Amino acid sequence: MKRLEALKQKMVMRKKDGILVLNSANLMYLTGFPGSSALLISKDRECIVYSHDVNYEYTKRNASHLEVERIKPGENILKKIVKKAKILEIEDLVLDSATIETWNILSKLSDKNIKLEVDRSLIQDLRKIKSKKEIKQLKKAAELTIKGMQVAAETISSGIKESEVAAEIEYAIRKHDCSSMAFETIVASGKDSAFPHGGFSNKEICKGDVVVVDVGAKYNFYCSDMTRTFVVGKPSEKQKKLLQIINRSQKKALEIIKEGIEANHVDKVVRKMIEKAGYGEYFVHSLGHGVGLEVHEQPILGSKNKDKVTAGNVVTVEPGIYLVDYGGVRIEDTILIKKEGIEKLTDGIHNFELE
Ligand SMILES: [Mn+2]
Repeated sequence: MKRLEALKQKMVMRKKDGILVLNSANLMYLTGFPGSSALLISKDRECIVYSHDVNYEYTKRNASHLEVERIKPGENILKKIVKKAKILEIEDLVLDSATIETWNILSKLSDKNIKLEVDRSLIQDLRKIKSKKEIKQLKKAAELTIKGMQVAAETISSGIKESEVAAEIEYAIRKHDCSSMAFETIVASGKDSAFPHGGFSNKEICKGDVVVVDVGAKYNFYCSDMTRTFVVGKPSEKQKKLLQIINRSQKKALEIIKEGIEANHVDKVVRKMIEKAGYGEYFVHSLGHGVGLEVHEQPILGSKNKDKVTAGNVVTVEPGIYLVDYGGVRIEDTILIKKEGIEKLTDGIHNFELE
């Protein structure tokens, strides 16, 4: 597999003996199927995938290109891996991730014979650049998300419950082949829209409410992410103003974001615009994040990321303003960065003129 080859090359370049992959999205990315528990890559380029008994037959069927080790009930997977690493003479082992517990167990088991190190970027850097095949899946996920958002636009009205809207959205998405939700749908109305990850409740939506709807369909393991803010009835002057600020700042971001620009620069420009409008302190998250096998992944469009945006990145652009005890507004689209320009994967659907 191309991805495994690319990773092995990185390993050689960084002069590492071995890589241990434990993160499930990374495992999915490298093996091409879900359900394996770990992947060990040796300096001789041997790849061993570890599978717990429950997934063993499934893994064996899908991993014809890899050696599969079975973890029997009661058997300690980390013990088995360290034993193998010692046989393979791995002295420098890079982990893609580790909980404190895993780290402690591995340190103890390696007994100073294996030097451990966590490097999250090793596989994340590969995952940041999407292949043509991945882009196809991401586009499909985005199309399904738009379908869900369309249903939101048609359903939201005074008297309907947030939970009913969420159910309608998810039904429209889930009835299509190979699709599920990338995260729990957000339908947050009135004051509850001031919480960026507000979920939904059985509250009735009222006339005059803003309703923040954040939806993400998953197609064939690939995610999408889209937010629209609706207003039930005619928007008030303040609602209109807030939505205009957000709409203009998102437009600006989409104008300037391109291959080669620093991720933090795009965040900064938008933050300044919202600040100038008087709501800087109410934009409480980064401008955006990568989308792929996980709904939140690299690259982050935030103040700390000085990396350059690259063709093949798929990211969200989602400015928001959140006023506690009043309500919130956010517009979010998932976009693909191309060599020339960008492509919006989630487009359209607003229930009133923004300009
Ligand atoms: Mn998002």
